[in-house]
Formats: sequence, C-alpha cells, structure tokens
Amino acid sequence: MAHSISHTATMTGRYVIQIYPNSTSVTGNYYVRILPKFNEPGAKWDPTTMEPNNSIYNAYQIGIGLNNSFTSAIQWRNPEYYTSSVDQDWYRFYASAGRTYTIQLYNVANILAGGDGVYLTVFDPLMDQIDNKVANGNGNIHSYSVITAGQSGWYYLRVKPDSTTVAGSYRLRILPKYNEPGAAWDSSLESNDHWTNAYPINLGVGNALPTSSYLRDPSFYTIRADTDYFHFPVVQGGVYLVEILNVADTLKDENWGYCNSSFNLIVYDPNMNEVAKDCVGDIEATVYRSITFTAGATGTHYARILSTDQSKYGNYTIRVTRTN
Ligand SMILES: [Ca+2]
Ligand SMILES: [Ca+2]
Ligand SMILES: [Ca+2]
Repeated sequence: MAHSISHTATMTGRYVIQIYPNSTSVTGNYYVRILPKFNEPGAKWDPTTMEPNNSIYNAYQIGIGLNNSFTSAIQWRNPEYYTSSVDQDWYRFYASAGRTYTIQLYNVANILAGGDGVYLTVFDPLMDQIDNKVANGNGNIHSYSVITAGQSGWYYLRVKPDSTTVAGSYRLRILPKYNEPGAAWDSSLESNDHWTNAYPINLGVGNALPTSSYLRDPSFYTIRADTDYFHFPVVQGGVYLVEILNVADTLKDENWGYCNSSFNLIVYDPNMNEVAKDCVGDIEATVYRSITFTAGATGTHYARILSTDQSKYGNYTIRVTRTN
C-alpha cells in the first residue's frame, strides 16, 4: 500500500477523491479502494490473509481462547509496486470489564527478525494505546501483553515488525485468566507462561503432575526458554511443600553460585510477591528442587519453574503437599 486516508463523513453526499503524482513526468497503473469501518455495512476481509487490516478502522475481529488461535502473516512488499512501509496487521477483540486477557504473539517466523523484534501494541476502546511489548516472551512466544479491561468494549491489537523489509508468518491468541470463562490449556499444560495463565494443581502426593519444559522450535523467532506457572489454594498458617522431581537430564543445570544461571523453582503469594526461591540442589537427587513455606494469608499461591539457560528442556514432575 502506498497511501491511505481515514475519514468520518460529517454529512451525507458526494465526496471527491483526487489522485495525482508528486512528479510531472511519471505514468503507471494504480489501484484505489474505499473500505467501510469494521462495524459498518460492507466491511469485508480476505478470510485467509485477514487483509486489508492496515488501520485500526479495518481491524479484523478475533475470538478469545485457545481454540481461537490463528495464523497470519506480514506480507511481502511486491517490488513492482511503490510501497511506503512494511505490512502491519490490526485486530480487535471484545473484552468484558474487569476480566484479564493475556495476548500472545507466538510461532513468529525467524525471517521476521530485524531491529528489536515484532511489536505487539494494544489499544483500549477509545483507541488510546495502553501497552506496547516486544521480544518479552518465553518458549515459542515472541511478545505478549497482559491487560485487565477497564470497561467492556472493543480492544485493538497491532502486529508490526521493527524492520521495513521483513515478511513471514506468525500466530496470535488471546487467553482468559486461569479462573475466568474459557480458560483452557493444551495436553502439555500450555500455555502457562505467565501467572495469569497458571495451570491448576491440586494438593497431595496423589496429584503430582508430570509435565515438561518444551524445546523451543528453532524455526521461530524466540527469546527465552519455556517457563511454567501453576496455581494452588492455601490457607493462612498452613505449611506447604512444593517439589520438583523426576527431572530429565536435559533440563538439569549445575548451579554456579548464581540463581540466575540455573533451574529455578519460585513460589509467589497472591500479589505475585516472591515467597521463596530454590535454585540449588544435588543433581542426582530425585527431588531436584523444593520449597517449604508457611502461608501468611489465605488465597492463591503460584509455583513457577524457570530455566534461564536458553538450551534446556525436558520432563519433570511437580507436586504440592500440605505438611501440617
Ligand atoms: Ca498481514
Ligand atoms: Ca495488514
Ligand atoms: Ca510453559
């Protein structure tokens, strides 16, 4: 696309568009089109590419939840055409006041690399920008944003690479908070890469949960190793034991005296303040990491596993028990 203008008609009647080049000596073909706003009669998109979606007024509607995730792409700029910038994609989703949404831009093709990465920018129903994130994800997630809707209405997303010459595919999904309608996880308990998407674990030895930290796909533009969050209820005064056991050798990490360079188990309180962290242990032991804590207040607590080594992955089991 070379140029675009958005205009709201203040009166009914005939409008005139004039097109002329900024040169007296050029000739050539061009296309022109006039598109209605997304919610006005005649609004339409290509069902495969979701184009044209290059402005907030042409934002393509997407659904909430794991099952509504979809693939799209930053288009190639055809060198036969006079273009002015890289493709950008706008989407909109309907948010309910008070609910929390985790927006993930993931499986981003490596060929979209350039500059800082691929930006994920969020706008509220007044079309004011409320968040802008790039290359902040874990696992196969490239960029993500977490928002709590201040009001019910359409929220908008823009996907835009930080390079004017790249093109390639990506996926997008909007996940409800773990305890809100539509929350779901796949058979690998993903996506659980943020506390807002923590997977529920029940207390007790019998509820030990086998899972894994997955190997990132090298065809995707990724930033960090996978991380996993779990949530569980506690009562004030209860003593709880969180354990990570049966850890695959590919996930184990020698501790060199810095927690930032190894496999971490972290427990957080309901306000996401860190309660305790364990990053040291016998590499041969069945229980590789463990934390005991006394709950200061009744409410949801979170356990997180995190490998800060970018190459680690593999199976492990988590279990949480009350010991008093
Ligand atoms: Ca596109
Ligand atoms: Ca587009
Ligand atoms: Ca994860």
